[in-house]
Amino acid sequence: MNYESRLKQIQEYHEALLTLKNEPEELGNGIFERYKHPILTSEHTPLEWRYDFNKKDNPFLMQRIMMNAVLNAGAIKVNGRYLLVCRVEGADRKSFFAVAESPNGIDNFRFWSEPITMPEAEIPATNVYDMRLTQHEDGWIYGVFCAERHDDSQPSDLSAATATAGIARTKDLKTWERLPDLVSKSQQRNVVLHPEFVDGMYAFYTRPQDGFIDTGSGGGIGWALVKDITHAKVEEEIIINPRHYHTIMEVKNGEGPAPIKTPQGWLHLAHGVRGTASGLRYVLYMYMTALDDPTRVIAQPGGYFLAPQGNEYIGDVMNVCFSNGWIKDDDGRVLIYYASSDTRLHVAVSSIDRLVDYCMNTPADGLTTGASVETIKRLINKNKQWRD
Ligand code: BGC
Ligand code: BMA
Repeated sequence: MNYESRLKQIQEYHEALLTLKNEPEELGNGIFERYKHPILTSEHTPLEWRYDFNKKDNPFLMQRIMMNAVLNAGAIKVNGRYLLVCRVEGADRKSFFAVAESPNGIDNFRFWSEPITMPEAEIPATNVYDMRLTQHEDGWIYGVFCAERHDDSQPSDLSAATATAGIARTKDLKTWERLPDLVSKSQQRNVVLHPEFVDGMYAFYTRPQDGFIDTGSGGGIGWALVKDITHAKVEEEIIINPRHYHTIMEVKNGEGPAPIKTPQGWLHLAHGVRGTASGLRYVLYMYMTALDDPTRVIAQPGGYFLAPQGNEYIGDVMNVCFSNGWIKDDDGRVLIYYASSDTRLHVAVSSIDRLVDYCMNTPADGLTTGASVETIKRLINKNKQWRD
């Protein structure tokens, strides 16, 4: 194929992919609707990021830089625009942040022309990922993300790493002011900033962990108040949403996006991890906390809210659903952005009313088989009354 016809085909394919109309699945579970097509994949990244379009320099029109995945995006609606700060990962395993914008939050996502240039912290990170966006009542949009570095205290182990929460703020998602990383006794991943001041302080959801992968004695999703966001330090950390034996979050859990405020309480989306013979399984779950005390859990449905399905099982890291972004829309809809198997991004749509109903009325996990059977029988009995 000659250069010109290859060029034309590449451009046509890309444009068709970017303008593909998305549609909801037909039946769903009543809690949310998945959408048929992934909203962003590596193939959606701009052609200018991947090809050198100078015919003399690139006569074979080959990709000079390959993109591997688009996943775990922070999400926000600003001035009517649906914006995602995606984790884009190149073939070189480095991930970086890039904004993609859509007119409706469902399809026609397009990346802005250049990735975000994130200023470095005092000690530069090797990799950054999984940004949580918080529109804080102080007027800034904060991005809190994982900054990963080699653990130089173990020079002989090339895989020894440290995870720290990086903090940056912006007004427009274009220019970012980097603040010092969160100082904490333990390593931290999945740190999220609460949107409101609590007792006049900034509040963080944390996830203390013993090592880079192992949460170990870090008992679950934590909470810490911080006086000065420009020198954020975890002094006191309490666990507000613990892990349990033989649940979907036996091995790890972590806060997803910043919680959404509703009249009934704060709505939280989180991930839970358990070990299996084929590796870790990541699923999403929900819980609610009290408006007058965001550390008090007032509802927690048992089991998972969303788990991999069909093609979602397959990708770079199999059996993973992960979410760090959602948007509460003006009409009460909630757009939930989740990635499958660390490879691509999807959207599922629900509403505040439906999510609150789900949290308040789904039976809690009784933690044993006996309790689960009793819960099922209670529902069967309730349904008998309706039939008779
Ligand atoms: C990867 C993350 C992963 C973490 C823990 C990092 O190196 O980039 O995607 O969550 O390791 O497994
Ligand atoms: C983590 C996360 C994600 C990722 C997941 C599964 O620990 O921070 O980046 O999606 O593992 O690999």
